Amino acid sequence: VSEPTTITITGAGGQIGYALLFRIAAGDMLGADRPVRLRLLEIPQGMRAAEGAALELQDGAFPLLRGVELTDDPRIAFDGTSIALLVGARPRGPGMERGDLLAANAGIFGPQGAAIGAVAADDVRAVVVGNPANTNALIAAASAAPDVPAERFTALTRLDHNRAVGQLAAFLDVAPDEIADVIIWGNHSATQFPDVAHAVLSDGMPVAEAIAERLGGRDAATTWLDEVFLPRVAKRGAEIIEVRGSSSVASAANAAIDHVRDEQLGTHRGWTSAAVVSHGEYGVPEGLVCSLPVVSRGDGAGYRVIEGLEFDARGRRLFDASVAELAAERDAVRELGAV
Ligand code: NAX
Repeated sequence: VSEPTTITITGAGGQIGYALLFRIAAGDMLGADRPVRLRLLEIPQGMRAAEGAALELQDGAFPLLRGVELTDDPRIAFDGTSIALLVGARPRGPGMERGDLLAANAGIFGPQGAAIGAVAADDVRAVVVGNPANTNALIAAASAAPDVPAERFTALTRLDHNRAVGQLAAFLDVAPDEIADVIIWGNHSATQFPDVAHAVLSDGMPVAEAIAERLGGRDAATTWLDEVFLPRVAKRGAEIIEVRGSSSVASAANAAIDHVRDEQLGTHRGWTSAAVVSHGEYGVPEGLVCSLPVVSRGDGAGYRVIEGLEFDARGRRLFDASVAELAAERDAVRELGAV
């Protein structure tokens, strides 16, 4: 059995934290042969809830769990950590403008990035879940420089990816793992572009063709993609709030686990989606944290972008609009001096 891996979860006293902790302790993220040590970072208001979760973790008697520590100090929380799940964020309050939201979160992700740069393990990788996730990751990466390469910071769009796969699986009446190579392009926001142009079924049939076959033609398929599939995926968060009376929690935690597991242990058939630091792929301005198709070999090198895919005019337009939103967010946090 290997040495325990140190994992830090911020916002551990919140809803997603509560759903994440038990699955990580059970071995769902790193596998049944990897013991884990958990560090829970909270602010004072969230500390009692995190303490309660820690008591319940003890009551789980998880064979892989080698310790749980709680703190409100990022320097302690990230000390020697190899995997950081940055979940805690400042939600948009009533009357809060977008600029206020970005500023409030810069005040969280700046210091956390700096602490990761100062005290985390050499192999640290961080995924940002807390919204606005892409831009929070940009801020954390900038604040961790030069001690940690920016590429170690990613943001979660796996929930959007899984939502897209889930919609297609239900519509085509196939199992989710029969669908490969769906892509979420852009920002984790309503401007995201869920793309099926490259998606295939396990028998090799393009997903777009399977949809056309169901609906009796290509035009009907395009209409379905534009008017049903795309808005359904992009606005799924709002749908969950409306139906459940509370935001996505278990599915978000599940996606965060999928993201880290695939990054650490490798992707399987085809690619997945993750928001990664751009090096100019697909014309995305360098440095933006943008959702792209990625694979991982599970060799410690993290996610690598799949390059060379083609867009049609509609796809290019949708992707460019989401990238423009990311650039505007970056400009806003630049003005604040956060990057
Ligand atoms: P909760 O409000 O239940 O929990 C957030 C927790 O973070 C609270 O306990 C709070 O005390 C803590 N916190 C706040 N500031 C902190 C700081 N500086 N350091 C440490 N902890 C801090 O929210 P929850 O439902 O768990 O959602 C967490 C975040 O995930 C939100 O920003 C939410 O918007 C975002 N989401 C992101 C998704 C994605 O796909 N990227 C999907 C789900 C979710 O909406």
